[in-house]
Amino acid sequence: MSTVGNSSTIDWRAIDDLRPLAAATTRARYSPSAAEVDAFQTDGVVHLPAAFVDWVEPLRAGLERNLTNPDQFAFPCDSTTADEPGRFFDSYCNWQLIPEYLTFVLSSAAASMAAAFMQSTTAQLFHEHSFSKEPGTAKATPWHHDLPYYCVDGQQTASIYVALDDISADTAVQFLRGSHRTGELFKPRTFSDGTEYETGDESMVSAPASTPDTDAVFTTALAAGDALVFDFRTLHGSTDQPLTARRRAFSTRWLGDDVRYVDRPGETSPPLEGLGLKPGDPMRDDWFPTLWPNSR
Ligand SMILES: O=C(O)CCC(=O)C(=O)O
Repeated sequence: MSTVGNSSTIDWRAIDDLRPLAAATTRARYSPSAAEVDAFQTDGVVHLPAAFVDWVEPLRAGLERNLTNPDQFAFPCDSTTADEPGRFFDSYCNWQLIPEYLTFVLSSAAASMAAAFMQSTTAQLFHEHSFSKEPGTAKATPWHHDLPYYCVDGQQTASIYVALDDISADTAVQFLRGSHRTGELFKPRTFSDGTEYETGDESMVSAPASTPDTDAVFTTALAAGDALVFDFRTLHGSTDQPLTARRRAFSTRWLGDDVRYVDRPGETSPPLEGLGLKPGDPMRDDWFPTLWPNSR
């Protein structure tokens, strides 16, 4: 999401038309159990231990490129100020620019996994988002859900969040089970200080200021390579418990059959411009490739 320091130093679109690349490559298949799909549909989040263990090293290497040269990539954000401990960095829309990310989206089981959990015949890649909190960081991820940040709407959505470090339960991202089903839209907030966006949409309400005090909060420790799959509408955030170790993660965002472009009146994140779409249009396949099924 958009934060202090967000800038579009590099064009997020490095490849003109992604369709030939999608057609020339093949992705692994993932077959979840019926209980896992049911958990995702009911709770809006499911934990898949060790789902991407083989991808931890490549994705860490990709994220390191982003961290060490933020201005060479799209939308780099630092959400910690100079007087705050640690560093909370995020960046997104770099999957065409970072070879390890490109290989992940084109060959891993993520596209198939997304389609299976969304109960969709197709999975279209919206973008990726990487996160890194350094040891000492004591900054919460503000509670939010992702849909109102985005210029899309629909019921069939999934983020696949791959932990790139072992993360303790008290510092991991937490989710409010069932919050994807309430029909509410929460105002997007900055990660730097939680300020709400000017959305121009009076129907949106404020997200919880901190972790809701209810048994419906889903929290789990993560091992590097574990995945959390969650709906764009599921509320999530973290505590400000100081980190004693690095906490890196790599999320890919997926669109299912029913997702369409919407014209949000306020700022969106990513701030995608010049899409040439009108409300109700499918997202364009040349810029947001359909990666599942493998060939169409
Ligand atoms: O890792 C975090 O704390 C934030 C993750 C997040 O907000 C997301 O993947 O949408």
